[in-house]
Amino acid sequence: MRSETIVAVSTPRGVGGVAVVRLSGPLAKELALQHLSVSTLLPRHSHYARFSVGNSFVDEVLAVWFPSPHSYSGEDMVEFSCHGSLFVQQAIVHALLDGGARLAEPGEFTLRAFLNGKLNLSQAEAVADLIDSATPAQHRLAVSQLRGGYAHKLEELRQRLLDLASLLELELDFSQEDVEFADRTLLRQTLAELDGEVSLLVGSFSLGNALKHGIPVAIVGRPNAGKSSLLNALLNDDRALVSDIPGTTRDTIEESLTLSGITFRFIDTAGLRHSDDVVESMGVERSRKAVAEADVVLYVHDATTPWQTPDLDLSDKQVIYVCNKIDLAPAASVPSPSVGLSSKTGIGLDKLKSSLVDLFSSRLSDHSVHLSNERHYQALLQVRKALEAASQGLAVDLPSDLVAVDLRDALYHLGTITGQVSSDDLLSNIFSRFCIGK
Ligand SMILES: Nc1nc2c(ncn2[C@@H]2O[C@H](COP(=O)(O)OP(=O)(O)OP(=O)(O)O)[C@@H](O)[C@H]2O)c(=O)[nH]1
Ligand SMILES: [Mg+2]
Repeated sequence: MRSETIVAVSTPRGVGGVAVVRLSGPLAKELALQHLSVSTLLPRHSHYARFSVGNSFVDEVLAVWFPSPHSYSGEDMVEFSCHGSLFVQQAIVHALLDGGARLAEPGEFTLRAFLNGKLNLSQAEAVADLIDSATPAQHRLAVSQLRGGYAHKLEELRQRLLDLASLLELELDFSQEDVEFADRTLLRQTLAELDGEVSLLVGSFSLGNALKHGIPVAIVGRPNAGKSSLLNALLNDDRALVSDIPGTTRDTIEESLTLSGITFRFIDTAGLRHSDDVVESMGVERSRKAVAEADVVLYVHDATTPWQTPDLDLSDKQVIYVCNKIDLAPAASVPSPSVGLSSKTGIGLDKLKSSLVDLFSSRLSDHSVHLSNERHYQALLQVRKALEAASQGLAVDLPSDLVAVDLRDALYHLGTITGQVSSDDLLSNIFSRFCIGK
């Protein structure tokens, strides 16, 4: 399969100033020369040439030849930059298809890069994240994964564990002679080190995942406190219905906003109170669910009313108490950290925004790694389980073949992260999410 030459437009579909057509595979250079007005292509030089099909001129292009293995895919590649007309893009692609190339599948250039050892699986996935990144925080996550990030560290530990597992298995061949090839102290130490690393990554996932998809922030409080007004003020938009009738909001309303490079998903909810109205009660149920799923809770209190302790489980949440309507009354004394503001005049809004950002910026500015890939997270949970089983096995002196089974299990799941272990299913699952041309 990999002997096929593939072609695709790598720039977004549609008209642009310039479009890029990529060609990868053994025929790349030969096919390119059939259509270009130059007689040769120098490696990694930009050639200004006419692209023709037979006698008919298509466009003036810049063509670059990247000989294998020094290309993105690791194969011979030619990239054509042409004018961004749909007709020109298609004419170039069709000419190359007629010459023997076929259309690339989604992510196929990157898949080939992985198969040719240009990047590991975790890095290939980071390429997709990098393309999707729209905020500095998402960009930072993708770049750290692309550079190898935690994958290098895991790979190093995997290698050490692999050596120990092999020694342990060797003992089975000498089971009559009661020998120990695998140093048990070293094994325990390696298991503990790996477990520490894995636990750190697993623990970083909730923040990493939130940064990737937006940090969920639930806006809750009593009816009429001004939750919907606060959402609108934050978004600077008339997004949610506001009225002086308590119980205006029924369903949850979600909108994203990026503050200082971090994306927050604000969820406006129905005011919390007991109600005999079936629909309103359903809304209140959703409010509680929104709180359960949120990382941050903005608890909105109406400064013109007496303070009431929220009837909510906020134990593992980061809570900011918001004392709203301070244009009508002085900020009531509410639990800290709190912000007094007016959704109506906008006073205090900047303070609230910076308090939100402050909750995360300190954890972002340090150089700690944040796991953001769900697949890696699931694999690491399996690794942790296997490591625990192996440690317990060692502690109670289980026969080495049983311990070895747990070690192999841990090795297997570690290997799926960087791609030492991969199946066609796994690969097609990962790469089908890419766009065509990448
Ligand atoms: N003066 C003043 N009025 C406000 C402020 N914030 C909200 N209001 C008013 O308070 C009333 C209730 O506002 P909403 O935003 O609908 O309140 P809510 O918390 O979303 O209410 P429910 O959806 O019913 O739970 C409306 O009449 C708003 O105009 C404020 O900061 N100052
Ligand atoms: Mg509301």
